[in-house]
Amino acid sequence: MATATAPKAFKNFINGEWVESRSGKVIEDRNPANSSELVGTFPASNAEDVNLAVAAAKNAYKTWRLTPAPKRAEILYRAAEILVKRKEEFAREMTREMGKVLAETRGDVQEAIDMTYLMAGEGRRQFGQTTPSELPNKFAMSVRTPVGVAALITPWNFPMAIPSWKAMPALVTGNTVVIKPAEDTPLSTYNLVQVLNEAGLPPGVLNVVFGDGPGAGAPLLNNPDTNLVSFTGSTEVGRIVSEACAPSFKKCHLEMGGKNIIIVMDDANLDLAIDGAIWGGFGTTGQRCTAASRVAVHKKIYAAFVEKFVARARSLRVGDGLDPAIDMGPSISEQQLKTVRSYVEIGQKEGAKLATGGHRLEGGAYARGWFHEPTIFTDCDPKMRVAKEEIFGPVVSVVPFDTIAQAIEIANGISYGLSAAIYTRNINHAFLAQRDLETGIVYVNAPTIGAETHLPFGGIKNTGNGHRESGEAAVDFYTEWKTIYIDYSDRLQRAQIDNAE
Ligand code: UN1
Repeated sequence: MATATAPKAFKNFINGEWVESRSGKVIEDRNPANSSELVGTFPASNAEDVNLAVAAAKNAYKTWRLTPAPKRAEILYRAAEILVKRKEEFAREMTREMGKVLAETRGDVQEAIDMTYLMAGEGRRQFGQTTPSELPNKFAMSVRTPVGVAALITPWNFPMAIPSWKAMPALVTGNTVVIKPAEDTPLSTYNLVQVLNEAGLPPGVLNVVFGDGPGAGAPLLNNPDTNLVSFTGSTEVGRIVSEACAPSFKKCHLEMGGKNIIIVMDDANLDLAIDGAIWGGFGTTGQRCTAASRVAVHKKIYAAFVEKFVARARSLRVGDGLDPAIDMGPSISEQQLKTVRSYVEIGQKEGAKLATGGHRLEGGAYARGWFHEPTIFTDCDPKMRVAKEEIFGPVVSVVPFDTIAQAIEIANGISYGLSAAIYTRNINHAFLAQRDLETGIVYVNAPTIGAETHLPFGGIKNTGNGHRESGEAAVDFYTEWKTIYIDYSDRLQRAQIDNAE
């Protein structure tokens, strides 16, 4: 068990055992609020480790797929109960490795709890169809079957929730799993895996190999015995994953970038819209794929909105997420902070107006962390890079508009399509927007973040590849349909021919 004081050397989990990596190398898990604090060391796994994990999952699949789904679900129910008991401890550990504030890491663990209970319920659902046949004395039905070994590659921003979004539906539908979590936040996935193990998952059903993309992720994708891949991360890496899956037609789910917009109409409740823009833009330090990194504001209320929005952003308290007085934590890493810095420069060069922020926070309590001021660019042209590209940091670009048609054009004028929001009191505007916004998720009078686990989650364009996570959509991804015809007529009956007479 990890404690707040003693950094521990963690191991991979393969075939029900905690084992060292064959590589002998480790990756350090450090606190982004204080990089001198080592949370733990985790294996830098290689292809050999990955292949062992996949072999264990392949072997366990033989019996797991035949375990009754309600029995599989009982393990998930037990896991959810353990997560409930240990929520606070796991949230604290998550803040230490990921940086987001405690209220949010509690939310992350809660999302894992919600998903685990939801998918446990699927143990007694997973419905198929029964339907009349076109021929007499013939029975027709469809059933869901598992896919096989699922390779799950998960990001650092929701280090327990997202592994649970993938692992829980995979497991309850009878797949076995190998997870490769992001190297920045391995402890939260370790905690989830440990809970599932404690809940009674048989050896080999769930395996975890820690490490980076090239060392552990690539061999996992390319292993011929992984039948399904689910990846959440950047569009750039998603393309590599997609290409790796294509030659063997591996079932592949990609959840990638976003540049999500909040549209504020002149009839909006202004204070509500500002609450939403602050939470959507700076919650999780802007490091959500659903983050509201663009706000389009009607010109009639533009000046009033900008004034209040900037004042609120200035009042956000930035610091160590374990301190309850803090509103916004650090960026995940030095690299991520560099990306933020470079976009601040890009925005200024493009002529966007830097209304607040724009600097790294240094010295004192900030000396060893990757902190950045909440930053707002105003008067942006929708074509500017800061208004179009995903930054994944505390930077929001504000764009003025005149009509709802213009706002929707701005919203749709980018390559991503995850989430969008409109603040309005006009029902016509709300309905127009929900119809015409080209995203997988639309919010009315709420920010772009905050999806619930029982509804489909995902996006279109460069955000996704046609699949969804969460809810029943996840069950669709982690199963294949099998259609079964039973002819009890005792004679040859030809579909489309013998019923045509
Ligand atoms: C993500 O940013 O990768 O809707 C997931 C939300 C969260 C999940 C975000 N429930 O913002």
